[in-house]
Amino acid sequence: MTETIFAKIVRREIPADIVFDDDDVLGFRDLNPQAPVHVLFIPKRPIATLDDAQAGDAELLGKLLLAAASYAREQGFSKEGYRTVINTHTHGGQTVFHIHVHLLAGRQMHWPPG
Ligand code: IU
Repeated sequence: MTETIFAKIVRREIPADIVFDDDDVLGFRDLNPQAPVHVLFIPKRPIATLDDAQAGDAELLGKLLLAAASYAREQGFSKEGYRTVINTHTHGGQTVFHIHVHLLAGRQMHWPPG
């Protein structure tokens, strides 16, 4: 896959406001937040899109979701709730081709999404 800016964030080659960091997953604040809290969780080993994920990626994808949930719980977002989103390809609205989970919190979300 073609490398994205997120790989440079993983290697600390460009700055980001990092809020979560473990062996497999990095979480950092979105530069263009769509909610009072908007954090992106990415696997350090890149997968371009959810459409590219394979059975062998199951553990990593699980860790990605659990990292977002753990951060949300630790930050106290669980009571009011929050939204997690993975955009895929054009109709999904994906713009950065390094899979990421958006965690949005701090306001009422609506359905259907735009
Ligand atoms: P998307 O699901 O691929 O559309 O989300 C990409 C997100 O990455 C989007 O919300 C951007 O604001 C965000 N982002 C960022 O936080 N920092 C960057 O350097 C770039 C994109 I490029």
